[in-house]
Amino acid sequence: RPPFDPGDPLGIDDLLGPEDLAVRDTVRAWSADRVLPDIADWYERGELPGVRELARELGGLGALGMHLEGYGCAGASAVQYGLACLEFEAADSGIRSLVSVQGSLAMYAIHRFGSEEQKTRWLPSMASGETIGCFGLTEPDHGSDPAAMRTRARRDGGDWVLDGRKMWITNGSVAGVAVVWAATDEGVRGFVVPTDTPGFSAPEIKHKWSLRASVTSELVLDGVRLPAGAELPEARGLGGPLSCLNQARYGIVWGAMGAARACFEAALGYAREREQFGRPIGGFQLTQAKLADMALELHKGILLAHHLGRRMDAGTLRPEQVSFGKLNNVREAIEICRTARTILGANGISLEYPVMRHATNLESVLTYEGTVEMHQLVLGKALTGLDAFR
Ligand code: TGC
Ligand code: FAD
Repeated sequence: RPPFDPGDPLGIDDLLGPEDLAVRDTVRAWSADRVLPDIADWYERGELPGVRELARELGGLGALGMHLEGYGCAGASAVQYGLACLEFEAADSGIRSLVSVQGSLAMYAIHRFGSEEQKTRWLPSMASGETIGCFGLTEPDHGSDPAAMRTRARRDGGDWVLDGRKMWITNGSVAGVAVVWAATDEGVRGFVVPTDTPGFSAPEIKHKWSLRASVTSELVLDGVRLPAGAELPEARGLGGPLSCLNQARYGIVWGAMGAARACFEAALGYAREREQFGRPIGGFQLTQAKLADMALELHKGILLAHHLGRRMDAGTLRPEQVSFGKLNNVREAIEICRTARTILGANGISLEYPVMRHATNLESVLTYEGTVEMHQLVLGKALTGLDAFR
């Protein structure tokens, strides 16, 4: 029997092949080199400096649109994409957000619903990180209920004209292209909007106390005139954007466990070193109970992510199963981070350690891509057959 490994107590790594391990190790090494030395400083300043250079490096790693085929994308498996998300978020949720929004939302929308012309125009430069993308669904007055969106696209001759506002849009101010969802007389439609189109602007949202090392913006659309070819031809109705959300939520199932792992490791290391009452605090039964419970939820969550990843690779993953994973893993991750915070005592609130940063990041992750309540209601509907939304 192999020895007990505190970093992998269930032996989950045995599920991984050499290519999976190579993806994981590459992303872990890149994050250690490019993010971890500076992240506390970026976080304190509330900035993601050099985001364009970071995007190009992420493109060089093959991490952007990683699980998509063709058009310069890496064509990796869903499990490999998930492993990458875990490692990015172990560094910071903001980096995983940059990758998720680019690959799972903006690129996926064009890849799945776009015309051949849209795909060849945008996907290669998005895969390389030359062009950053964003995805505008949420509005100031419509978050959980996007069906009620007010942003409108109307036909004018052969063109479309877009008017409205989107809110809380990751990558908005640094994006070269925005995928914008709007109501039309024929239902919800998606549009590929070059951000230099007259009438489009993306002021950055400041004063966030979560995801501070991530660009979050409002999108303002004032008479944005687009050619007919800007519409995503294959997206019909709200199912279009919601299909993209399945992809990004899947990445979060893995990513949240990265933030949790970073906090668990910080707490374990601290508990072994920190002495009170003449002995390491990790020797006290109450601390051990916390660490044991954190390890249970961390590795159960990683196992769940693997299970969903295999279903995604097999083409059998259902949206309700993604809700199951997002609901469970983000909720458990935030609990792990909060417990880690208690083990670090006063040091737990310092940016010298990663736990408070991860815990506050996860407050956003808990809300975006569907709040806890949305995923409870999706599961509730699937379990009972009764729709609580309407
Ligand atoms: P409902 O009537 O249930 O469905 C409307 C149409 O959509 C289809 N559908 C889905 N299709 C694919 N995947 C899913 N998960 C789907 N859920 C529903 C459905 O079959 C139907 O199709 P059709 O052909 O019959 O028209 O829709 P509803 O209006 O009752 O809403 C359901 C609800 C509340 C679950 C949905 O609106 C929802 O998920 N709300 C949460 C919104 C949300 O998550 N927004 C996220 C914005 S993006 C973001 O946060 C990025 S964060 C940055 C980062 O990731 O890092
Ligand atoms: P609301 O929908 O107003 O919800 C408020 C509260 O009411 C929540 O607790 C909710 O669960 C609860 N609630 C609502 N309806 C019900 C109900 N029927 N039953 C019970 N409870 C209910 N969006 C994008 O489109 N693109 C992005 O790139 C993006 N990036 C983001 C980045 C950050 C940092 C953040 C914080 C958000 C981002 N979002 C993005 C927006 C995010 O998806 C929304 O915040 C989220 O969908 C919730 O919408 P809301 O904030 O309007 O909350």
